[in-house]
Amino acid sequence: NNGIVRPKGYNVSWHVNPELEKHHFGHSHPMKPWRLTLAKSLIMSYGMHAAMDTYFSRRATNEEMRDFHTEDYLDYLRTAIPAPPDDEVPGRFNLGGSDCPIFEGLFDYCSMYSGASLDAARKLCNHESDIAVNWSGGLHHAKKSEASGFCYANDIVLAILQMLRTFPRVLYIDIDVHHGDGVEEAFWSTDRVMTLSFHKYDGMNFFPGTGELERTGPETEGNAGAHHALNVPLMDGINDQQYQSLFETIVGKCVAKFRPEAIVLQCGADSLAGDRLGRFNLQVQGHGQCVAFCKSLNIPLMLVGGGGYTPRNVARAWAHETSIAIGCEKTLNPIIPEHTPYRSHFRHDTIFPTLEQILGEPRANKNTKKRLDEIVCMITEQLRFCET
Ligand code: TV7
Ligand code: CA
Ligand code: ZN
Repeated sequence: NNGIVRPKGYNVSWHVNPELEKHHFGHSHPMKPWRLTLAKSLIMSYGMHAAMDTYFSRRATNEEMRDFHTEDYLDYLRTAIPAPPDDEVPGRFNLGGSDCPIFEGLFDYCSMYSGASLDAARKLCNHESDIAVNWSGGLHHAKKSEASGFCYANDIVLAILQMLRTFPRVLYIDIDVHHGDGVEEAFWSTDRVMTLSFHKYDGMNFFPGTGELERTGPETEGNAGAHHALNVPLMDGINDQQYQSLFETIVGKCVAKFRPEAIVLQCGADSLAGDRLGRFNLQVQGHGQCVAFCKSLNIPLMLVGGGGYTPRNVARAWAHETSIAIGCEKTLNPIIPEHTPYRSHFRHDTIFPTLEQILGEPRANKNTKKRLDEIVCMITEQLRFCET
């Protein structure tokens, strides 16, 4: 298996459910659960599964989903009848439009990805895993009774609620190109969860239109959640170097101040260059460096997926990040193994497709050093007010 060995005394668990990958949002919808099959194919052809505990996750029960979602919303999700999307008439609970269509097996799909995140959370809680991975999770826009932006159930919120039973404080970090609004909103009024999202922000011109630098929590006097919601609004075209420096500086300061007992990292891969919906210029290397930095903090870590709309690049990033979790990233052959199922998908312009090289028309970088320094300054200032 390519010389990949299980790290001694270090446990990584990988939570999968092949049933989940078969769901379809509809013909032209950008969210393709099938990208998980592609990622799994890369992970397994490198032999990485030999270095992790692989679990076929169970579905979340209704009761578990009720921890965050309302009964009437869950009832509707369970019984809604599949229909072609209708963007003109936004349906109940924001379901049935083209972003959140009602497709065949919708509730199964939701309970499967939620169950996988709950399994991962429990592995961290009972200290059976140092890192727990669920690439099918990370659906950060879902609200307690509303679907939003391709997300129906919020597996991250469910997982964090589970983790709060064991860990006094949880840090949530979100590197999806979109703002992690659902998670931010769910923990807006508590000081036990700090949320930190890096995203493209351009007012109402980029979904979901929230996540400005200045909104850091409730402003009502005495509310515990004050200063515990941090946002890093960015412009098009940010590169690895700028992103890494921002990420390590800001996450470093958050950890020093907040002292989390566990970290959840949402690894949305739509922040990569060449993404169909995203606008950033990150490479697999720079995106993965965020995972490496979080791992280096030696705090129980959960990795979830999220967005990512150019499937071959999503698969590359999540396979690379799996290798970082188990610590074999330096020994991997850069060339994707010959026997990889679906290998042809990785062969766009070269005969020897590599794990890290992605294609994408570079976007003009609109992030100035001055602005990025200003962001770090502002966040440093905000953290001074954050009492723990
Ligand atoms: C976590 N952007 C989710 C990100 C959710 C983004 C949006 C689309 C889109 C939907 C399609 C489609 C699309 C090419 C892109 C205001 C609207 C404009 C629907 C067409 N092509 C995550 C959600 C975002 C659906 N939504 O963070 C079917 O783009 O901007 C909007 C809202 C109304 C609805 N219309 C878009 O990554 C998982 N949607 C093609 C077919
Ligand atoms: Ca984000
Ligand atoms: Zn996204």
